[in-house]
Amino acid sequence: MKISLPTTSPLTSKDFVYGVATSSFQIEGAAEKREISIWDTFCDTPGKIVDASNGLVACDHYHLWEQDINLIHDLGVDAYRFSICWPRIINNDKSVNRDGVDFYLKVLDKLNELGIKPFVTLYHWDLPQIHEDHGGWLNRETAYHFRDYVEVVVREFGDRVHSYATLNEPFCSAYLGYEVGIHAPGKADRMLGRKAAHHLLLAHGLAMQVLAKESPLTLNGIVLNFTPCYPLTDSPEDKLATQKADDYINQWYMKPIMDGSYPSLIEELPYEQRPDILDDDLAIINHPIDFLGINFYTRLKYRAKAGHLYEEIPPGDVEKTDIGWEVFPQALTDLLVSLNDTYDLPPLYITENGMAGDDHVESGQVKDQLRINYYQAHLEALNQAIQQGVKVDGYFAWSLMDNFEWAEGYLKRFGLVYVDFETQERTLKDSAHCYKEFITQRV
Ligand code: IFM
Repeated sequence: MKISLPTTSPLTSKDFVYGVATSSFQIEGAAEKREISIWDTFCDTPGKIVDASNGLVACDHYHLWEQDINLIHDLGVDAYRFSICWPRIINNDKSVNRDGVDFYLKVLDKLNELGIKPFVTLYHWDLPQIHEDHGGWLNRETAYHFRDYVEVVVREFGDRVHSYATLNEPFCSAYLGYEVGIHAPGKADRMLGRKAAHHLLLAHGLAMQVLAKESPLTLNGIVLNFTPCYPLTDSPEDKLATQKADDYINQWYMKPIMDGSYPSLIEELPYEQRPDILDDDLAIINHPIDFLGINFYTRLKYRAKAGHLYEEIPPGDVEKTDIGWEVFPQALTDLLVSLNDTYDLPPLYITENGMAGDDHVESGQVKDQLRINYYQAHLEALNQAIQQGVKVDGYFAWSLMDNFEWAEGYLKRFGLVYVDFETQERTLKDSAHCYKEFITQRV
């Protein structure tokens, strides 16, 4: 099966931006050429990463960048979304790491030479460990350090960049990193998640101020992940619990950025769990954005539970990807339509969408039909949302290539391109060929 959509769909137009996405820690390696990040420390902590691996080499993209960009070019995409590694740019003594800056300059120049739009994420989770040593995202100062780092990036990279996203998925940094502890820095305390989230959002707002002033011609915004919430039953109790779950995991990040306020759920939280919000914070966070990046993978179901805001129900006997996430493309349509109904949205980009598969190379080929089906179904779901009036300007497949999948290590493969982590050989999966064919047939 191929990827195809009716030629009447805006998704088959050359004006719609297609890309592939990666992030620094997941692919770069060359850890000896940068400062330590919280993910290095987390990987060194026994029991945190399923296969006990780390990001020291990863896909060795730091050395293989030119070959990888040629591969991206070969896929026929319009854009490449990647992140800049903060500890590769700023040394612990606050000086600028010229070697790190030069690496990204080479990448940016090559992308521009090939006509591929660089979509740069400024923070995809690799916080310099030195900041974590002073409290990390629990320390308000970290937001100001982030602003300083963004000033350096903008000064160094100038008009080579097409788009800047301040943060990738602050939900994951705050909730997974400080509230449940399955991501770096591994703190598991309900008292901490909302506090970390507030400082991340503040960092976003401060960075937007820098971008609006110093880089007004780039498309500046943020990337949020959404996991749409559905009630287990139609009971009013389950519906209310589901709305609370949505506020807690999704709208907590969206609403302050779009409306300048937290969901009313904040009033229900014990005081110790609420963030310290200073006078101007929400106005800073509410800075206008040029675009919103949406990362979508799956949905979740919820029901009411006495003494709790909600209870999450694990997916039952439904179609799931190799990482255990339900395949439910309708949720992408529902999400986009509901965001469009709720907020005054800027242009949207789907900045991540894809699936983990149990992929193997056999006679030089990776037959990942399930991934092709996944992309087909999600592009159809996206098309549905666009037909219903949602403005979406682009779509990025996650990921360009198999890489370090955080707490899962190298065991979960999300790539269009298969990576042999022993030899660093890259093999285009069938899905890569289909994505390329679909993109290059646009008119
Ligand atoms: O690999 C991650 C990525 O870094 C952030 N979004 C979700 C992906 C799959 O888990």
